[in-house]
Formats: sequence, C-alpha cells, structure tokens
Amino acid sequence: MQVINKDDQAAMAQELAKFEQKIADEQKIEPGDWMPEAYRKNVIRQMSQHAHSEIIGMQPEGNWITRAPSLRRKAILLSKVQDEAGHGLYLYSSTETLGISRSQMIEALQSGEAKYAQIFNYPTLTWADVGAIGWLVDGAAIVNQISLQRTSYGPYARAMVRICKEESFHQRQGYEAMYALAHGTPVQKQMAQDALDRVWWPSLMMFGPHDSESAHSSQSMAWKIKRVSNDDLRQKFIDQTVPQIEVLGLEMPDPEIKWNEERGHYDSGEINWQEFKEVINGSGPCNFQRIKHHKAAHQEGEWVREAVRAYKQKQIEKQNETAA
Ligand code: BYC
Repeated sequence: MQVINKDDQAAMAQELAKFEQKIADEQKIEPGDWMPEAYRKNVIRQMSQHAHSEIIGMQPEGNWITRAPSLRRKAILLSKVQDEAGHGLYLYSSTETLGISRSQMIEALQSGEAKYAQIFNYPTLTWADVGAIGWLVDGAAIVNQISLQRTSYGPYARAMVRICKEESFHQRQGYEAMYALAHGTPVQKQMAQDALDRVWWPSLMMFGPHDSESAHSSQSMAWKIKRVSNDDLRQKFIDQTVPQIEVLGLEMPDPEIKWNEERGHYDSGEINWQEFKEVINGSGPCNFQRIKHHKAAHQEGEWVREAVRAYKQKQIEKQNETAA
C-alpha cells in the first residue's frame, strides 16, 4: 500500500479545495488542471460513451444512404452521417485531453466494456425510420446536449456548442421528412406512424434510468458534469415533442400521454426497463451486428493509421536531421 506523507496530504487537500471552488464558481476544469481521479474517470466514461454513440449511430442511418427516395434526401442523409463522424472525432479528441488514447477507447468499445446509446441497437426497417431518427433521436440528443454545453469539463462543453448547432439541423430535417410522409399517401402516413411507434420508447430510454436508479447521477450533478437530471431531461423532451406529433397528425405512440394541468407537464406511460437493461447489456436486436461491423471497418482502416504513423516518423527523422 502506498503511504502518503502529511505534506502530500495537505497539498492534495489544498488542490481539492481549489477544484471544488472552481466548480462552485462555474469555472471550467481544463486539461492541465488538477482534478480528482474519480472526476477524470467519470468524465472519460461519459465522453467516450458519447463519442461511441456518434460513431455507432452512423450505422442505422448509413443503411439507407443507397436507398434514399430522392437525390435531395440522399445528399442530406450523406452529410448528416458525415456530421456524426465529425462529432465522434471531436469527442474522441476532447476525451484524449484526459490522458486516455483513442485506441484505448476503441478497444473498450469493441470489448463491450464501454457503452454507447442503446437506441442504435435497433434496426432501421423503413425509410420513415430515418426521418424518425432525425426528429426523435437527434431531438432527444439535443435536449441533453444543450445542458451539456454547461458541463464543468471545458473541452466537453466547447465540443457541445458546435455539435448542438449541427444536431439542431439534423432534428429539423428529420421532422421535415416525417412531415412529408405524414402528409403523403395513406401508406406513407402509416409508415410514419409505425416508425414513430417503434422509435418513441427507445428515444425516451436515451436519457438513462430514472434518477432514483441512476448510478452516476448524484456525483455527476455535484461535479456539474451533468447539469440536469435524467428524468427532468426526459420530461422536457416529452413536453416539446407531443405538440410536434399533433402537428404531424399522427396518433400518440403511448395511450397514457395526457396533459397534467397541475404539474404543467405531460404524463406518460412507464418505460419497459427490462428491455432497456437487456439492450445496454448486449442483448438488443443489433448489438452483435453493430460491433461486428465496427471491428471490420476498423480493421479495414488499419492501412490509413499505418500511413499516418509512417508519415509522422518521417517528419521526426527530418526534424532530427535538420537539428543535427
Ligand atoms: N444507452 O448512472 P446513469 C447522437 C448506462 S449520439 C446506453 O444514469 P449517466 C446521434 C450508463 O452509461 C449522442 N447506456 O449514467 C448519433 C451507465 O453505465 P456505465 C447520444 C446507457 O452517465 C447518430 C448506466 O447505464 N448522446 O445524437 O450518469 C445519429 C447507469 O446510468 C444509457 C449521448 O451519448 C443509454 N441510453 O447518464 C443520430 C449523451 N443510459 O457507463 C444521433 C452522453 C444510461 O456505468 N451521455 N446508460 O457502464 C450522457 O449524457 C449520459 O451518459 C446519460 C446517462 C444521460 C446517457
């Protein structure tokens, strides 16, 4: 066991007090700053989970790029999927500032040690699912990410600013695609309804377990890593989405959705938490497929990483030659 002497203990207590004061004063924690090990680990866990979600999230949508119903829809979908790749990259880079490498994060994803948003383990069965993902999945992501613009870790907060702008465009294009279907032929309207019915519940699960069941919430809220609780974010999403369903002219995906005058919020039915647990623990409909595809794509890209390493090595050698 490592023995910490009194001077070290006092220095650490001082650092901890400084860290806590910064959090209290709404100052950002920056990469070079002292931080408790548990804070560093928790931010890495959440940020890398977020990065993996962006990357795995490209798969269900990518499934429809070759089958988009028009050139316009195809161009929009292509750039949306590229945006998600960009989000993943900013987030991996920002997470690396906490002393973990990209390859360590990828390894954790592929071994199942690190999670990604459970929603991406569901299949995209029809074109309407692509609209529903933009509208509901990006919609849920924005509600959460707006609050994360104020997260206490500086690089995460700054990455969120740009990501939110892009997600906001994603949400609108998804809604517009759903609107076209909901106002199209009866078959198209039915397709939109079916997508809404299937994507609704997994979208609500994106906010995580109830606050009372959430393992990380209380510490993450105390350290201002999370600024709004899982249940409050979920309620915000429900409240803003129900009127949008009405405008589409679709049926509610949950018969228990009802305005509660007293609470000033919509009431809704209970989520199937058993399903949530199964999907986050690897038994969703597409978990196996998603990771298998990621491993294959990663392996295929090895030559690019090799080329980057070789180029870097050459640059170092050149610099050394000039210095000698
Ligand atoms: N899915 O203590 P809790 C996008 C895990 S992509 C899977 O409440 P926390 C897009 C949680 O990790 C952007 N796992 O956790 C891309 C923890 O397990 P571990 C998506 C979940 O962290 C392409 C355990 O359950 N957004 O927008 O305090 C196309 C206990 O939970 C989930 C993000 O990734 C879940 N839904 O709060 C379209 C947001 N929920 O880690 C769109 C970033 C919980 O101990 N993440 N778990 O093994 C967060 O904001 C927070 O991590 C959560 C959970 C609110 C999700």
